[in-house]
Amino acid sequence: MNTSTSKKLFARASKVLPGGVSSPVRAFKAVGSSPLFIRRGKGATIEDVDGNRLIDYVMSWGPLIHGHAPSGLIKAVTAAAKRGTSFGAPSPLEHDLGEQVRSLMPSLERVRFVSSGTEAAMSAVRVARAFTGRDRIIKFEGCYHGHADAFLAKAGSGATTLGVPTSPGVSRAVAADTLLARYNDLASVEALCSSHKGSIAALIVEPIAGNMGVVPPATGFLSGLRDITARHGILLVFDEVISGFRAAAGGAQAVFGVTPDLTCLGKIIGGGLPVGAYGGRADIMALVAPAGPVYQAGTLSGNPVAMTAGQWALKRLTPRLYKDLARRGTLLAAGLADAARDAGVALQVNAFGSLLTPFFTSSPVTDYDSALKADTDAYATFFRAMLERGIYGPPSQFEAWFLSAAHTDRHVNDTVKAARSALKVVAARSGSRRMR
Ligand code: KE4
Repeated sequence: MNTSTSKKLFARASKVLPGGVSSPVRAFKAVGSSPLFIRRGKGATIEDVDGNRLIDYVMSWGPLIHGHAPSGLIKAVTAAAKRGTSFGAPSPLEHDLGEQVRSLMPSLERVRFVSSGTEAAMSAVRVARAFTGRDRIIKFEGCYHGHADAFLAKAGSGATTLGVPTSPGVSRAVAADTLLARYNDLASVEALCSSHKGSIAALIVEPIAGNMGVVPPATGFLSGLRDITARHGILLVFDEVISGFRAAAGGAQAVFGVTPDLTCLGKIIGGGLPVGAYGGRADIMALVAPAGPVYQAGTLSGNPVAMTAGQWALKRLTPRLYKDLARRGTLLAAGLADAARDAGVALQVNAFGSLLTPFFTSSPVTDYDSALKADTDAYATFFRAMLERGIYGPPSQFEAWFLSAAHTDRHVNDTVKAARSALKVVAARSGSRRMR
């Protein structure tokens, strides 16, 4: 596969952008090759600057549930842009989208738009601290809530991928207020609540973890978190930046029937443009400026073009869409598992609807420790072999593969066919490693 132009562009980019990219996981550091520079995307495929066309399972890390550049979306955002790209003033689009979000997720009695998932999560925690008058938060090892200081302790996603799950540059004082629990382990949460009685403001969780790779909640885990936090006067914050509108139109909170006090949203809510949001109980959100004293602001919050994209995306979240996504997600997961078994490669495929992660390990992956047992070299070999075969997966073992409405059975079958051959490469590599 010719990637000479990408290589040239990466060399040039590295002279002006730290690591040559605008977000670390894109640098392909964990998969031993240099990143592809993308020229265009349409439907389920992307084309790089060397003309290679690939079936895409990164899908911009989740926002593109309707696929790349759906014509209706392009038409809508073009028309919106012609009316002005930003006003820095209220427009009807914001409360229209806010009402759409509330109709899909009734727990968001009030919602504030921001421009990223990071802004959503950091703002939700600030409001929770103001509402409770407490300072500490609980997060889970391997979960990722964006790059605000409070969350960069044993964080997943790119932080784990690059081996910096606890980032330098976070002050000791901030780090001391972030307590770490184990995903799917209620006892670890109970223990923290008991030893820090009265000082924990919020527990923030990915209700379906996507940033250590996909790890669904164990039965009773989310309802258990709801009980424990209610008993201790701790606010329950669902970070649904990935699972929101992905697991179902109402997000994980609808699937599992657990109502959080606050929810963070991102990705799909912006239809591929920069939108994040946080919201929840009216009595809590009443603290957000200018209604209340908790300050949070943003130049491009509620941007009219981004709001238009979000409206377009949320209007098309039909039951049929989720049925198709779940069916194809299951088809892909089963195909990868079968291919691995036939190739004699240890693989655990965790899946939830249109989210999945193939973990190169023989033991089940139910939390961060078990995810870290995966063979990241094997994943890197698989990733490169799949790229050679026209499949663009996430360049990290600790990320989710995303399907979209544009992925057809044909795409999935072609992906499984490519995996059958790529997994033989992995088997041969591990075979040669065993002989050393
Ligand atoms: P952003 O600031 O990247 O919009 O959102 C942060 C965030 C918050 N919460 C969850 C559950 C998330 O998954 C994310 C961001 N996800 C990563 C991919 N796992 C974004 C990709 C990247 O960092 O380049």
